[in-house]
Amino acid sequence: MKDFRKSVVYQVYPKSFYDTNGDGLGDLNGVTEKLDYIKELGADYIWMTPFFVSPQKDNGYDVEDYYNIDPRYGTMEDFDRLAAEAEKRGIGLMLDMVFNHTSSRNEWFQKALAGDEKYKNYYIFRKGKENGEPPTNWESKFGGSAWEYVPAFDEYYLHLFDVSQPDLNWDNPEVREQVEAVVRFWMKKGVKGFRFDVVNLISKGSFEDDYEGDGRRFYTDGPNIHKYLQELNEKTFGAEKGIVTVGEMSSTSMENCFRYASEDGKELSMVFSFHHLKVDFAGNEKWVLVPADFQKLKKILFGWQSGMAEHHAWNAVFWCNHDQPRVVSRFGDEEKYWKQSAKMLGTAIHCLRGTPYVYQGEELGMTNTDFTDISQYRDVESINYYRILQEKGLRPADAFRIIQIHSRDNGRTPMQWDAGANAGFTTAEEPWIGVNANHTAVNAAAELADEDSIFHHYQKLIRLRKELDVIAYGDFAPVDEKNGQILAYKRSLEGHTLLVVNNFYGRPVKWTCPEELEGFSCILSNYPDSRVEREMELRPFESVVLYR
Ligand code: TEU
Ligand code: CA
Repeated sequence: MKDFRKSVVYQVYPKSFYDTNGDGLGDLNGVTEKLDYIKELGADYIWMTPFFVSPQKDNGYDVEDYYNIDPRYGTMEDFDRLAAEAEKRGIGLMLDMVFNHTSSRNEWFQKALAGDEKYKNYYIFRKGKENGEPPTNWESKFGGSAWEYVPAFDEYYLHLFDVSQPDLNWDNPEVREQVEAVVRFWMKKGVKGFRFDVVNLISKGSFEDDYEGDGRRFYTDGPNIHKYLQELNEKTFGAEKGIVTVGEMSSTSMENCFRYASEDGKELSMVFSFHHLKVDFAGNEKWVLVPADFQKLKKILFGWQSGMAEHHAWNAVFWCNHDQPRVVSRFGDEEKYWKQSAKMLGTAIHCLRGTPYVYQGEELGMTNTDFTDISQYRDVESINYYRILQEKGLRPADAFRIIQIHSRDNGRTPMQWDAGANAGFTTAEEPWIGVNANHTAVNAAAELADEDSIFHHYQKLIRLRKELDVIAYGDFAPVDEKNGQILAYKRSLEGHTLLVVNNFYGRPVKWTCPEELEGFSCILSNYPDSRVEREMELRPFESVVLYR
């Protein structure tokens, strides 16, 4: 059985990973075909984003049928083969469970809309206000009101995401039983883990107007959240040893995460939190252009490292996923120091205390999109906000610039396998979303052939976690916390020490290491000739891992 603290998870967004039947969409067989690539990298688990039957309004996060594979992605036989082939290679599959909401095409919601009271109670229907307004002023995360009016009932239903994603009513015990049945179904199929989508939003609190924000404080980490997670755990994955779970925690608090991800194992193995990825937002406002605040990034990352450890809870550590811009474009320098900065960012995250997640293409240093027109975007959120920003008075060019920087499609362009047509992703003329023109230089084939590539750097980082217990289990302590250019920290375990020093900027910096460096050797760097010295001169984005 694997220890998730010594493991690394590779995230696959199947639609953009590899297309085997030439329809322009990645598929399950594509993941099977590329298992050896993932094995070569060294990952222990693959988190697959949803491939269940879905109208794809939100790329599968709108589930119509939890028990079947969307034909666009393949068949149940394809899935069984993928699971078996992964297992042969010692890789476990983690499935993405979307239980805060369903698709409006889901049978339950269709029955609800037909007036069946039993199914209406699976969702959250409410009367509007006397003045004809929706029940509360909450905003959907994808823009606009979080309530949709249904004339036949003279009622509204809640959708924290798209109108086609009605929220489930977890206060109804029958809903919880339905959800548990889905988890057990996939466990029986040999699945080794689960990622639970926005799972800290499932327990709604009181339905009040929010005069300070968009409503999130009334439904985030809600009143029964721990009870519901404990119940889910007991009735499903908790009953079987060795199933790894991660909860996606939207706008959560650390105090709640102590419990979600406690080592007592009553809720989940670990959590994704996002505060460190809002350092280029204005508060919670994503649709603005704000330079990344490095001090804030460090403070948040380090605060979570220390806080979670103190409370015996476990982090998932990551920069990228299918909702985030590419990290080398975001916190690195994709032009001048592409390779150095991509490697530095990999090192900074992988040596932390927590389970690292690598998002497809991150290990190649894939960058944000090169899109120049709104028609190239596919994501419902990006398309909505391009309109909303203009409604707020922004000029089209300014609205577009914001979309370019923050769009989730930055992470969703096809995986760059080689320098050929469509990056080797598909034989179709047009993939479902545009391939980045830089695939001629940034691609897997080139990087597999180059010992000094970003791919091989990630491979080394993954190997190091397995070789050195101090990375998986060591204590964490910040080093020279206030430094304005360097992110440094120390890990220690039973006489073993790891010192990780990263220059986060494209300019050199002189640095005196506050630690005595006797006995240390440099075990990883992104320059060929890094040395162990107390008086260091770190080059642009230089990153060193010292070990004693
Ligand atoms: O994302 C949850 C979520 O709230 C964000 O990551 C969201 O995309 C962002 O805050 C918007 O600015 C999860 C999934 O990862 C995402 O792909 C889904 O769209 C969303 O839930 C709904 O299921
Ligand atoms: Ca396909």
